[in-house]
Amino acid sequence: PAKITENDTGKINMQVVDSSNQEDVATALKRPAQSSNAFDLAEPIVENVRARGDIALLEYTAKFEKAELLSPVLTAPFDPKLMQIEPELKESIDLACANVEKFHEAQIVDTLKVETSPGVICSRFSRPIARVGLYVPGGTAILPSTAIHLGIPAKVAGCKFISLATPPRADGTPSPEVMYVAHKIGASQVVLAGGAQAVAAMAYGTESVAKVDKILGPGNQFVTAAKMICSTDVNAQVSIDMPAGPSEVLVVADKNANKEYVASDLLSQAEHGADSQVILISIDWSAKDIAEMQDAVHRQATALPRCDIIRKSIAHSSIINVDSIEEALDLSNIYAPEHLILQVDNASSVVDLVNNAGSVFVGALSPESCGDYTSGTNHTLPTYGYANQYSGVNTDSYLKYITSQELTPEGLQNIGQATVRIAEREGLQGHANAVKVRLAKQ
Ligand code: HSO
Ligand code: ZN
Repeated sequence: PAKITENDTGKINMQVVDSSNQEDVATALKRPAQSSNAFDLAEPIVENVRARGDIALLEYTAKFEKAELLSPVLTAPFDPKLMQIEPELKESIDLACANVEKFHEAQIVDTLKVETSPGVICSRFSRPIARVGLYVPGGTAILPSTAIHLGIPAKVAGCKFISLATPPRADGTPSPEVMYVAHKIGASQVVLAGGAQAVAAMAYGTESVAKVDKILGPGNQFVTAAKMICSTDVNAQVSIDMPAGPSEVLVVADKNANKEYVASDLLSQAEHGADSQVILISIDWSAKDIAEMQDAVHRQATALPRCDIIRKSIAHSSIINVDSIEEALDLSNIYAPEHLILQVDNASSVVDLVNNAGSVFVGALSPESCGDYTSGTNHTLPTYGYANQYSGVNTDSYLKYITSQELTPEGLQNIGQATVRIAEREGLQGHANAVKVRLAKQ
């Protein structure tokens, strides 16, 4: 496709790909390249914050956020003046929190107990991760919804200490919407910092920022790089949710799909960032259908305030026309989209064909926006193809599972001899002995 420049006011056109050309399809399904030096840039920032603590953190906040702070943290209970928002928005946030809470509470499973051999009882039970750090990005949009989708599951899981990091505004204050959510989820600390420096502060702890056990949340390439750097440092002893990449959506639409709806879904993701990617897989569409689609995208996009961003993301987005729903889902499973929207007849029956996706939006009346905010599913999802191996954030993300076993005399009789034999074959006589001394007593 022609390169679209920042000031371009021309027609917004998605690239149309012929599904019989495998090379073109593969190119269309490639994610936009990520800059390779994010790690090189994040590394010294992480190291500086690890070594110099608050001073380094405050320096970066002054440099990147243009905010001069006396302290990088706010401690609960937070000043109500910091969370003043209009009642209607409060109610909407409350509704979103309630639905996310319901769905994530239902994910808690009872302790598992299985008698594997007579007298051998194995259990699995969960415990919350004690201290978690939630990263809520700033940048081009304020994201109280991300605070909800990270924070409510942490609260539901029973995490004792919730830290929420978010870049402050230039006047040094956090966004009141995010603060209202911080208060609702019972956060103990708000870290007024963003980027790799915020991640490092939570991973290692500073004089005033508490060290956490796990860091979750989306962010730009530097945030992701810092999360990955810290999670591989044994001195930090911190885990992360998943590597995050730019937002994306794949829409599957058949002949009967409403093109206005399809366009609105594509654009709701395309407006996230210039590196976002949106893919439309149409089933058996004519050239006229595709032209109508392009018109709808252009018309809706040019009416949106973030049209400049959309122009850039549409420049690496495509329409791929295929012959059947099976073919569409095959491509979708290869792409492994963060969000998969099914605007096809009998959409719920298609869900069985989905193998790789972060979250699925079933049918014409299920826009991704509802999942982003209020339906109850989590919007922190694997992107960039990581839906092949990662799940989105869920209640389990905040839990560890501990297993236990308890043997009766009968149980030891039943598995003792086998244990001894395998241990001896491994040359681990000490292991064998731990069973033998007991069997001898029975
Ligand atoms: N769609 C984003 C989440 C979000 N949308 C936040 C609006 N606000 C995740 O890819
Ligand atoms: Zn979104």
